[in-house]
Amino acid sequence: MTVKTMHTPEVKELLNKVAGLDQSGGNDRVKQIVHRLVHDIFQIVEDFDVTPEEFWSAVYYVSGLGQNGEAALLAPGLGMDHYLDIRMDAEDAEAGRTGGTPRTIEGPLYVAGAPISDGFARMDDGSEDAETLIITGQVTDERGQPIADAVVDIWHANTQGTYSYFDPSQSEYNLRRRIRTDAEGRYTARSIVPSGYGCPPEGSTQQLLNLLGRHGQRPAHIHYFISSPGHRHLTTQINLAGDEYTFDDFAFATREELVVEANRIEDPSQAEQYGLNGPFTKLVFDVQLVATDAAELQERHPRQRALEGESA
Ligand code: MBD
Ligand code: FE
Repeated sequence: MTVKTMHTPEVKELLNKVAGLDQSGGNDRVKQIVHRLVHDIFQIVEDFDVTPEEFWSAVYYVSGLGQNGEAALLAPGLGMDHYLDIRMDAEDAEAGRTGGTPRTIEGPLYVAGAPISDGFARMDDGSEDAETLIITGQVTDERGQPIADAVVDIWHANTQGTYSYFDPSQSEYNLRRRIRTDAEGRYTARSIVPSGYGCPPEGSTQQLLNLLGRHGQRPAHIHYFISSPGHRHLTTQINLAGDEYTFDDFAFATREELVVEANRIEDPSQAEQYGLNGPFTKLVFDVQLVATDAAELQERHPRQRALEGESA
């Protein structure tokens, strides 16, 4: 079948009515975007001669995606989060806002309101028999001046690649902490070495990735929000070097500058410095923030997040 109907007055009128273009109420921006969206879906049906069976399987795919809560997981898998980063990078470049540690995607697994402390935090609850990881670094401005009292909000997965809150078997805020930098801009966390993340094998996201011949794996990684008054909020993450997926991340979050080596430290005097009594793994992630007066650039952009706006 090669019928072409998109150009007909009947379809044009249908699209106009679908998007409420013949109505005075509603929201013009939503109308324009829905018009384009439905038009493009119709166009795909025409161009690829999509059968009713294919069409309805797509509709019920979206339905299942919502039912298992994976819409915000499919999005990074389809490069959408990274595409928004590409746009923000391009906007920054155009506005002359260059420098500083690069951003990369937030992902769907942040939980607001993690415990906050000064200079140091222990992030793990001790429930896993895992390699201890010291995460430390300095927050500076672009001239290398330390930024004291910056809030470093860190979250990462456990040894199974799962995150507290989303994995109800973990304790509240396990592997989630906020640390205020000290007078030298330094922060230190004691945690455990995380494992990479894998999409639920039976979930909607992996189901589509399979049809694309793609895996649903992320390398071991650690998420950061870093903020300080007078500086641009930074959403970023580090990917651990040497992971099979460091440069093959299904969510496209890896950036060369954000690949960090975690090193085994056997030196007892270093262990003692962190109150540890044996070998451990350590990584250093220094962050450069960019100064800005614009209030809206000093905060993370609004989006739905777990427990956002619910407590301190
Ligand atoms: C993650 O841990 C993550 O960071 C992203 C972006 C997607 C899925 C799981
Ligand atoms: Fe993650």
